[in-house]
Amino acid sequence: MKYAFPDNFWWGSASSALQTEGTREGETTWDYWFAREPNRFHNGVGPQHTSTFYQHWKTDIQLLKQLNHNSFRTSISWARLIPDGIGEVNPDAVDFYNQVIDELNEQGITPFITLFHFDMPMAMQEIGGWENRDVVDAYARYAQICFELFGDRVLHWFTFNEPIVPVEGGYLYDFHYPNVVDFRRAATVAYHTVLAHAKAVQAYRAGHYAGEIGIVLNLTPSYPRSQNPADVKAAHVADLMFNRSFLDPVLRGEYPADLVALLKSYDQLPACKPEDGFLIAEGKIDLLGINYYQPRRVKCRDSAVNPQSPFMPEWFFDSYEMPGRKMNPYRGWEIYAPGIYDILINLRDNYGNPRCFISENGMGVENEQRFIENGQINDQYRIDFISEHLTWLHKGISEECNCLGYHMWTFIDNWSWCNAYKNRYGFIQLDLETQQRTIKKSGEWFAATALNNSFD
Ligand code: BGP
Repeated sequence: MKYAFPDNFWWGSASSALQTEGTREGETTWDYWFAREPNRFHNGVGPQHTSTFYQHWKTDIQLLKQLNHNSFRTSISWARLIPDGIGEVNPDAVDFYNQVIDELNEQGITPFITLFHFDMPMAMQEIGGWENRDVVDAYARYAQICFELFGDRVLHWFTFNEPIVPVEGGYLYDFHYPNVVDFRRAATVAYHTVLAHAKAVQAYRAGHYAGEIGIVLNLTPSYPRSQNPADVKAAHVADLMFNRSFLDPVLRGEYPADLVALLKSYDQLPACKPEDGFLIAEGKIDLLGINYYQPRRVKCRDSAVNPQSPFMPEWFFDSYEMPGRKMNPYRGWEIYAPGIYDILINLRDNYGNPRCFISENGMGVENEQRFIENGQINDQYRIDFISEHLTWLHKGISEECNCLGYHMWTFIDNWSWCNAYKNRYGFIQLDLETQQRTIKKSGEWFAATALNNSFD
């Protein structure tokens, strides 16, 4: 069967500044953390080891073109543009981003720009990061500067990439700096991120720019272990905490009442100001980016909560290993392509069918060199992964879901948070030593699919 996509469908991939650009003047939490604890990163390879997009942007944009991308998402590095987060703008950074944006547009590749992709300037973290409302204001100023500098040529902006991840990683589960485990502080960080998002949207609207503004959320459909009411309730709570804590404010302009009531009943609500509700209502978006990797399988807690342990989402539910689920054999993540369809149907039926696109989907694979045949990585598993997801995406679109494109994670093998180069995701293989770039079989397949706007 042939799967054809709507005209002007966005075909492309996503990446981020810190994972690709290479060293810069302004320090981020990642640079600081790596220098302090190099062994936390795979093989001690830190964020200074990248595909050096800062030097190779021209070659890489040529490669994007070869892959028939009509769009590409990357981020601006706050710490590159404003090294101390709040002071002077670095003119070299302005030149760099101007060149990249102009070259993308010239090559017919629409730039999609994220303002914050996990890379907090260290100077901002030193004053409390997202726990401090001054950082919310500093971010809003940074966003406004970006709109003023680049808003005439960038028509698709995203305030944050996966804002729940720094909350989980930095304040609940200890896999991002500052390695705090404290639910109340996590809730404050999440809340202030929503305020920061809303302030950036306000600034964008006030400037009357020609484009649109949105956010990128990693939506993880929460499936209960059974239809038993306790499991269904557990999945509902997981959905509130990990999806709707951001989805509802940005699409409905308010928090889900159930989430507020739940946190209130445990005395875990962050401190609010009376004017916050108005601000959050102003943060409604034009376009939603959806990152989808895997679903969340949830069951009600099988054992009682230990009252000595800190208050955590695990007070309400456990994750569940569904027997027979399909796993990525090269990395322990579940592969469940219908999840992409379920996300779109939920948006259609419960959120007014917003303009959206898949902003990340991808398959990380360890030690991909073992699949080299005649000098090229033959990643048929990745082609199968993409086509399976595209089939479900196509079904969603045929049922009126307002999904406008599909971006893969990622363009070129890149440095990853905590895992460095262990799991490779790219359409293009990167030799870190020589910086040589070689298109994988999946890159050729994607180029043909984008060109034809369809696949068989
Ligand atoms: C997403 C991030 C990306 C990227 C990807 C792959 O959550 O937006 O930045 O890293 O996941 O995950 P990982 O790098 O952990 O394998």
